[in-house]
Amino acid sequence: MQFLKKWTVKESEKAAPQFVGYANLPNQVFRKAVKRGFDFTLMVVGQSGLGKSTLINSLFMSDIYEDSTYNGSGIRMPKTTQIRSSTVHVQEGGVHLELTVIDTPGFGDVVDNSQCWKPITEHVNSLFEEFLNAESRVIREAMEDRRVHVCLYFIAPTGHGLKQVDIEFMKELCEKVNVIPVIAKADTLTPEECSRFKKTIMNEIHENGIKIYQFPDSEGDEEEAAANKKLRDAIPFAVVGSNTVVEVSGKKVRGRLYPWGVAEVDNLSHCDFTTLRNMLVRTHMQDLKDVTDNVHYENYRCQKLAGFSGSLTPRQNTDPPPSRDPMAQFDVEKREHEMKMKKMEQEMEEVFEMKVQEKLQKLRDIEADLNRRKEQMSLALKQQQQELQTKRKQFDEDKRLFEEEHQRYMKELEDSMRSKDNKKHKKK
Ligand SMILES: Nc1nc2c(ncn2[C@@H]2O[C@H](COP(=O)(O)OP(=O)(O)OP(=O)(O)O)[C@@H](O)[C@H]2O)c(=O)[nH]1
Ligand SMILES: [Mg+2]
Repeated sequence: MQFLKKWTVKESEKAAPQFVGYANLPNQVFRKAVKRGFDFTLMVVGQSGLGKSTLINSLFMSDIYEDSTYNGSGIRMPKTTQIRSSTVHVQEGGVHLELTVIDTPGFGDVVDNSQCWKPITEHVNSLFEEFLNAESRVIREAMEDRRVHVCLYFIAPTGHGLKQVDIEFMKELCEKVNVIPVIAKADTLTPEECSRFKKTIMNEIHENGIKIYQFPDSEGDEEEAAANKKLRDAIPFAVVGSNTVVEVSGKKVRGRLYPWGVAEVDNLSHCDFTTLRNMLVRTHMQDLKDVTDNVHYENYRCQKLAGFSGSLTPRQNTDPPPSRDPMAQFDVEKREHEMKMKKMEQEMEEVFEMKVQEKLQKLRDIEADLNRRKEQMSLALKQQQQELQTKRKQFDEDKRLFEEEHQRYMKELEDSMRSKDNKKHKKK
């Protein structure tokens, strides 16, 4: 009865719970991400002279402007006249960060500011377009992510509220990027004025339906939720920019020196500069990138692929990330490919048509040249003919005169001969 023998396994032979190894997955992801490095793009926007260039220089410690003459000794930053993108490679603890800062010229200098956001939104779109093209290539190389992940919008420290141009500008921008409003030159406001100004600004932002960057809810993590609430309360961040090092009670700090004291850039009781930098670099960089990818870029992609027909509804910050169904993805890529082929065909036809037109024009030129030369030659021929005719006439006239002369001479000769003969006869 060997069949019925119960299959028993000795306790010592029992397989110990095996270590498969997928617990190591986060480490693998981490190592891969660290190896690949990170891209982050920050843009500053706002009216002229609010300290945008100064702040981005202060934010990342290193001098972003390689060719700048600014040496941190309080020399005035040159006025920014065009959109300027600077990339610096930052490394900290073996983590590589490709940081791109986009400085934009300040607006508000001209009388008509009705379309002043256009160059900025066009620039943001062009970076999305670049990424979309790289993503839709058949062979995708390692793609650089140059999309704008955050935009610091500078508000003038008037103490009154937002200007109409600020409202319109932010309305346009928040559809495309994560907008974080900041109060510029906060050293010009007292703490009370500053907190009152913050409240006024936030009220106006809500009233006007401006969708600035929302800090995540972080459900389940109380510590993170508390930190995010603190950030939410601090927005718009009141900032002070300066790279001038001044001495405060024997300590060297970055700040703005006034006859009555120093406004310290890194002092949390003076301004929100450190809060802003920590938020950007330490705590929310990935979330800013995720929202850019899942919301703003997806909206751009949908609009682009739908041919701006409006058939696809824009995504909201709270929507789940888009499902990447392979068949749908394939259809999208196929459609893009067809569109590209059509465009190429059209371009080739245009080039062909242009070349044909060029050839025709060349032939027409040659024909005109030939006609001109033919006319010139026939004119010369006519002149020659006329000259010959005149010469011929002259010759005929000369010939006639000569013949007449000759006949007369012959006649005279004959007459003289005859008279001589007659004389001879007579003599005989
Ligand atoms: N009081 C005060 N002045 C500042 C601050 N930041 C910059 N400034 C000064 O403001 C002036 C303009 O600074 P910029 O950084 O050139 O301003 P911007 O916004 O880049 O100006 P545009 O390039 O014209 O748009 C300079 O004289 C700075 O020294 C600040 O936080 N507080
Ligand atoms: Mg500037």
